Amino acid sequence: MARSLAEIETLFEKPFFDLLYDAHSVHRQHFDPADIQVSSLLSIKTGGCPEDCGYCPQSRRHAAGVEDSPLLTTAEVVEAAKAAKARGASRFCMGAAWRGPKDADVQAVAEMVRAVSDLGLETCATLGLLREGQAEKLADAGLDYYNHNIDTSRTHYGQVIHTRDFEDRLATLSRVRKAGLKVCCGGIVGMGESRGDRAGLISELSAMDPPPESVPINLLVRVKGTPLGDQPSLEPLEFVRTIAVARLCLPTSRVRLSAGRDGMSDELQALCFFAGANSLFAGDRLLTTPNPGATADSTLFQALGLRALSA
Ligand code: SAM
Ligand code: DTB
Ligand code: SF4
Repeated sequence: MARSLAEIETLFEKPFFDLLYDAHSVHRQHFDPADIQVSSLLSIKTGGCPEDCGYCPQSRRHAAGVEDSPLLTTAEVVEAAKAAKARGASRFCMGAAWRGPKDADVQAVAEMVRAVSDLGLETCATLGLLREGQAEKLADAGLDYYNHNIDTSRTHYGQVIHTRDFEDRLATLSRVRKAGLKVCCGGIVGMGESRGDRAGLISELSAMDPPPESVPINLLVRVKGTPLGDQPSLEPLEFVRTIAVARLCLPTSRVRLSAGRDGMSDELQALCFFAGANSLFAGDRLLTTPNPGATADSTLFQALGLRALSA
């Protein structure tokens, strides 16, 4: 049963240990807490994006120093996917800095999806807004998940992005569902939003019917040259609370500890896993920014007794 926004705000106010205890208990009802779903990300088309998302180093409106590069070839993508599989990833996510793909782009990505799927990996793509018919083409190629984030609450959204609105995002998400794809949808925290906005983000996600199978909770990576580059950092325990509330409101979804891990201690990540995170991005790079590499993650997994799910 979906919770009201007021109920979700009340969860955020709980004493820290009560919240964590409740979230961890719900986590254990639905998942083995040792199992972590591991995804690997590849930027298949980098930079030069016409959109103005305030957090993003790939917008051509910001001076973040990202070098533009055109769409990779299928052979390049397959090489990266093989390496990701060898490092233990079960899902391979291909990201493109587009407002949305042209039909020819969809055809090219469909070919990549077929090739990555043939390696025995789950596939995910994040290509921006989709037009009618495009999600079906990706589904026909064997795409498992489509990532499209709502990013923040409806109220805070307009402070961050001006070139596409919240409703555009929901329209793409409904096209993705209609095509039979699984949905990966989450947001970013630490963008100057209030606690009420964090509750609003989770409320929107948990009101989706069905809720997204995969829910990335990104901590803003503050990139110099973007409008949010100098944003004050979010208090770490508030980040843990956000994960815990997401777990309580989305009990059967995989909650991903996504961008922002590079700046986190092992202890903070451990608290996030305890609070209900059970998915992450592996590899030393996200799309354009650093991520903890294989050595750091295998040390962390060993210390916490975690294991990567196989594909
Ligand atoms: N261009 C497509 C789009 O926007 O849908 C796909 C790629 S876009 C980079 C995917 C997601 O990455 C964004 O929706 C946002 O949630 C996340 N993201 C981008 N820059 C980020 C940053 N600096 N920190 C945290 N998350 C970020
Ligand atoms: C998501 O929610 N986070 C990932 C993935 N989906 C595409 C992207 C994070 C990007 C962080 C900034 C960068 O590396 O450019
Ligand atoms: Fe473009 Fe996506 Fe970055 Fe927005 S988040 S500027 S749409 S690449």
